[in-house]
Amino acid sequence: MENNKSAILKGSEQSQESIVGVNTSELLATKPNLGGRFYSDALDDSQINGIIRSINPHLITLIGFSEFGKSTFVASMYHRAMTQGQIDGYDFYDSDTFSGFERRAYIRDVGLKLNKRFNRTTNTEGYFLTLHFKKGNEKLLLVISDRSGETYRNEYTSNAEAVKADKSLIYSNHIVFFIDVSVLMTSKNYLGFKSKFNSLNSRLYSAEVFKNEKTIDVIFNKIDLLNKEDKNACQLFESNAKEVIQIIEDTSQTKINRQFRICSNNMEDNHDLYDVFDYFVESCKLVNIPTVSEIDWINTKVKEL
Ligand SMILES: Nc1nc2c(ncn2[C@@H]2O[C@H](COP(=O)(O)OP(=O)(O)O)[C@@H](O)[C@H]2O)c(=O)[nH]1
Ligand SMILES: [Mg+2]
Repeated sequence: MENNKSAILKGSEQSQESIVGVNTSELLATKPNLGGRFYSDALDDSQINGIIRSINPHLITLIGFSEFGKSTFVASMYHRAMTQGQIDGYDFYDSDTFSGFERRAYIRDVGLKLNKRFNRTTNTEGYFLTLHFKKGNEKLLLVISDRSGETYRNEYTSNAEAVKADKSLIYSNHIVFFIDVSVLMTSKNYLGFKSKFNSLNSRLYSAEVFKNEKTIDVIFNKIDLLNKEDKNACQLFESNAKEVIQIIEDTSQTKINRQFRICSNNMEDNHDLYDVFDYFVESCKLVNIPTVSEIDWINTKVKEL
């Protein structure tokens, strides 16, 4: 663990502290009542400012309606990092948001049987999660934004102002659309989805989310639900998937960079899923060699809120 890191993490705006690099018993003795949240829970806009700027962070924003599997995906990536110790040949050595990951992993494991509404990602809690990787002297910082699906479905489909206020979304240079395969398999599900998805895209457009150049990927999640024997469902899926890509490309005027078809809730020999994790880590390397202004991007872009 880095010695300098805990110092940098101290004193963010809401006096949140990360346990990173700090002895827990020491922390409990000196700061017994930290502001009502778990240590190292997912971070909100102001708290993400407290994260180190010695490494240029790469932010990937997951966009998708609720229940599409974003948090499950994030929990699985964390699981992979914890169990393998590395992703894409990079050692996973730290996170500022262990609790945020653990909570998602827990919710994934309990299968949402109880208190469904209350257990899921809510739109009042933090949503930035961090993963630190290194290989030799090379360090990568991946920040994943996993907002509640309700934010995208309710607020962002109807309210361009809300989208505009989301600075991290606007300035994020990498967004990943999450689509639930099961909404593409039947005409009835697809119609409902398509209208919401169109509104979401036009709100994103109005809020100028696509104005800055971005890498845009699409993840078709829950591919396990598509029965390969069911030719009708497969056909519908293929043509609707194509249309979804078209909607995004037309609205954003950006060619989709990568498309993935994955199942997020099965960790065994799931190489399609591991490929996405590798790609996420890999994409951190595309972040330019840090310059002074770039290092400060979270600060300048999120802080204005
Ligand atoms: N069959 C299947 N279910 C999934 C998959 N990924 C997530 N789920 C389930 O979808 C539901 C919603 O997942 P969640 O991660 O909370 O979605 P979020 O609202 O987008 O964060 C949960 O019951 C998950 O277990 C998948 O790849 N296949
Ligand atoms: Mg969620």
